[in-house]
Amino acid sequence: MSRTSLITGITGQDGAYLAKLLLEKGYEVYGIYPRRTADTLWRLRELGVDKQVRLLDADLTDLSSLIRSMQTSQPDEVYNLGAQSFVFSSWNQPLLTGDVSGIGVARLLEALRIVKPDARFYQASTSEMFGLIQAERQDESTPFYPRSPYGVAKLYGHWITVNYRESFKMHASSGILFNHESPLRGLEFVTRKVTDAVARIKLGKQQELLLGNMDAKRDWGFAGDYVEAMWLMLQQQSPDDYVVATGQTTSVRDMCRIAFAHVGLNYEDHVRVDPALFRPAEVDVLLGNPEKARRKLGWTPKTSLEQLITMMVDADLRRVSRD
Ligand code: NDP
Ligand code: GDR
Repeated sequence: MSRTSLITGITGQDGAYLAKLLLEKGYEVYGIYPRRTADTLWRLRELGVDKQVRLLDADLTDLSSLIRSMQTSQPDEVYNLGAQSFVFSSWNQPLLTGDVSGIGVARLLEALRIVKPDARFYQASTSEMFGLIQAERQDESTPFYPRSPYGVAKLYGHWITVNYRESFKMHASSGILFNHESPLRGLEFVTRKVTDAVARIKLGKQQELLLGNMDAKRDWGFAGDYVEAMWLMLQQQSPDDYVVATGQTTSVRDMCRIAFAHVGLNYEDHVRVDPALFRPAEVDVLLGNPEKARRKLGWTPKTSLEQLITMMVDADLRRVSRD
């Protein structure tokens, strides 16, 4: 029998990949669509699934709209991917970030508890909760120390998920995902900012690229691989928390080197550091240990950083040439 899923954040990077994955598995896919900006459906269109998903007019700040979404969709599985997800903005919009990315999780869990308490729930938690890292490789038992209003909001989202699991026996899992990127990544995030600039510089449409802290290191994987881990978590008999990562860390500088080298350029000829892009508090390095996900979910990343970055540069070269 066909299963039904509800995705918040369906218009975002992960939402689009997850919608495609679930449709391929035969799910009926509903998505929450806040309708604030003109064209947020481009990712679903790029993956060719915009006509197959059912969009519901709802917002994580509006409880009644979430309750109605549950009533309409009657989901078997709920994936909470909606968030104000840009760390840099969270210092400028800390209250909105807390409301959407933190309290929004409690609203969604409440809607679920009222309408469909037996549905399975996935919370999009983040390596940003580790922030000022307390262990060289971070896993499910590493203490948290968030470094941004976004990280703090997500920590609330994580713990309220754990709390509803323990309080109401809900099948609620928290995926602690490290950075994951793709050609559908928003232009504000560093990998896509770089790959878009590489394409523009190569095609003569841009001269230089301004970046912030190039010494920061991240554990970067491919979003298409990571949505499979989300789905696997909800197929387990018991809910749990899982770190999802590659187990490799790379600096922004080296990521740039790979991206520029792919089109025969040297990043040092084009990148300039702009102090205005530094953050009030930085997460210097993240390195995940995905051993539990491998052991319990049978999940491993399939895409290397080189493959990911070249895939993104090639996609941006096609887009920039087309436009
Ligand atoms: P995106 O920023 O690409 O997508 C966020 C989505 O949330 C968009 O669809 C956006 O809608 C939606 N949204 C924003 N505000 C609201 C609101 N008030 N109500 C309902 N929906 C809203 O993020 P990603 O796809 O990259 O990430 C998905 C989730 O995973 C996020 O929660 C993020 O914090 C988390 N995460 C991401 C990681 C990553 O590396 N990508 C790593 C770890 C966690 P709209 O399109 O209209 O703006
Ligand atoms: P992050 O991703 O903050 O890790 O959050 P982002 O790509 O924004 O930054 C990564 C690192 O690059 C440094 N950096 C720059 N970042 C941006 N955006 N722009 C720049 O010009 C720039 N120059 C250097 C940053 O300082 C940082 O150290 C992402 C989001 O998807 C979150 O929602 C998610 O939870 C985490 O990943 C895991």
